[in-house]
Formats: sequence, C-alpha cells, structure tokens
Amino acid sequence: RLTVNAASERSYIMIKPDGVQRGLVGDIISRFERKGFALKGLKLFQTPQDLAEEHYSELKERPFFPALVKYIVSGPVVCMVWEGPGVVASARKLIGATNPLNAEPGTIRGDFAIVSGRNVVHGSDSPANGEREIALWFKEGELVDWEPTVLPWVL
Ligand code: 3AN
Repeated sequence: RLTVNAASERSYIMIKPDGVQRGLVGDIISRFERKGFALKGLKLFQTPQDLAEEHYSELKERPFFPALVKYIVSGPVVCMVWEGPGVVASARKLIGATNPLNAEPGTIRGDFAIVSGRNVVHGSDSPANGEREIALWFKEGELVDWEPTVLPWVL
C-alpha cells in the first residue's frame, strides 16, 4: 500500500430542500466523490423545526432567520458527512459564495442558484463547526467507519 495521508477532517454537507426538489442530489454528490473525498454518512431526512433553529442558532438575530428555518423544514434534505484533508475549506470552494450571483460558474451555487434564500447546499464553515453539525444531524451508529480502497490513488 502506498503512503496514505490520513490527516482526516470532516465536514457536514447538506443538500437543502430546493436541491432535493429540483433533482440535483446525484449531481451534487458526484462533485464530492470525483474530488476524492470519502462519504462517511448519508441520509434523506425531514428536519424538525427545533433542529433547524439549533443548526442556524448563530443567525437567530438576522432578519432572514424565520424564513431560513421555514425553508430548511419545507421538505426533505440530504445530510452527508464527507471526510478528507482540508475538506471543510475545499467543500466551500466547491459550493461557492453564499450569494449565488457572486458564486463562480463551476461551483454548485454558481451553476444552480440565483438567490441566497434558495442556495441549494450547506457546508460547514470550520472544522469545529463541522464536528458540531455532524453531532447535531447524525446519531451514534449512523456513520460508517470505512476507508475507500481507492485512497492510495488519491492521497
Ligand atoms: P453559508 O451557507 O455560505 O455559510 P451563512 O452561514 O452566512 O452562509 O448563511 C447561512 C444560510 O443562511 C445560507 N446558506 C442561506 O441559506 C441563508 N442566508 C444567508 N444570507 C442570507 C440572506 N441575505 N437572505 C436569505 N438567506 C440568507
């Protein structure tokens, strides 16, 4: 086996209700797979109100907070944990800017979205927040401890 840089970091990535409704799930998952990150958790999930409020608790004073929570609980989301070196920052590059009009073409938001209130996907903004969000959205036993056998060709 070649040397593997196992320095692992995890990010919580979520396809929001608009991404699910618009049939973008496969395309979005593909982008993280092709990049080489490892999928450690995945589920379709109907978000309860209190979890949406907790997830976005840092934004609760913002004027768009009620609309944001309403949007997140409006339909199923796809919850994911992706792992790999630098995955948090890299995922945010793949996702693109919060305001999709500022997101570069080639990013998820740059390709698929127009407004911040329907920006298709969420990605953790720091490794610490990644761990906080993974603990919030996944229960013990829902994550799978595995390493893709392709890893020596990626890392
Ligand atoms: P990001 O998701 O790019 O990290 P944050 O953390 O600033 O952006 O905002 C969290 C979420 O709040 C965004 N993904 C978006 O759904 C929503 N949001 C942010 N800014 C606005 C805004 N000006 N109007 C409506 N929704 C917003």
